[in-house]
Amino acid sequence: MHALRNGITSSVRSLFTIVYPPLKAAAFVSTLPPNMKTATFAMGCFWHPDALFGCQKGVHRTRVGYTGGSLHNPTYRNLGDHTEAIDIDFDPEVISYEKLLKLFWKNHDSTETHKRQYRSVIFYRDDEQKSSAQESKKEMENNSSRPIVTTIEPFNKFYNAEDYHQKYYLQTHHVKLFISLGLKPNELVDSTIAAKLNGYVVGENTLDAFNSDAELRSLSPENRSYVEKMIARGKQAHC
Ligand code: MHO
Repeated sequence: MHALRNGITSSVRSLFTIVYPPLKAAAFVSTLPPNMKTATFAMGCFWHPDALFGCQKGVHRTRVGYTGGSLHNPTYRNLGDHTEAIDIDFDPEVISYEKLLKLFWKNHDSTETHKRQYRSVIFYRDDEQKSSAQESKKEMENNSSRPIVTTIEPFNKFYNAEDYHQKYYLQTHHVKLFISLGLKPNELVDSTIAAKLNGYVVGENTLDAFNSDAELRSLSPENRSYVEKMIARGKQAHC
């Protein structure tokens, strides 16, 4: 009887699988291509930069986390001396570090002093990034009537934030779209498509950019028209 029930259950399950094949999560998780570089910025609450950078052409993937401090294994509730930050894997042949810096300066107030959790920092990963950062800061200082509080510090160790902070808007406010990707929460840090969608759904890039985004070719027509509607609403990211 038991065996019979198991047999029936498994054939029902396989029937279900045939009718509704689950989306292959693996298709939406990408490994890091060679020649990628990583940029790390802190600019207030990390949800917004995750969306902003995630949908830029040439950005391969992003993750939010904690850096700049000394506490081992920080968490959101026990941040210690760390700062909320964004790690961006990008292809320098498609998007330059200088362009990322421009977005950094343009998208937060670099003259406002905050508690350590929300500091404004450029964490450089090599000498080239250091001098580009210094140059861009000088330019900001020349054009600002108030002092720039942003610091430029060497990158040390990045601790990924909890899964629920990754691609926050996508997984919290656009649940149906998120579920349709078939991604597990812990795959959000590696998924290019999730990084892109998390930015587009809160209007961080244009309809043109969305329509010409080669990484999103696999999107279903239904998801495509949903995202188009979200882009039309304009910027929606709140922290
Ligand atoms: N206002 C938000 C900020 C979150 S951010 C990741 C909250 O209190 O949850 O710091």
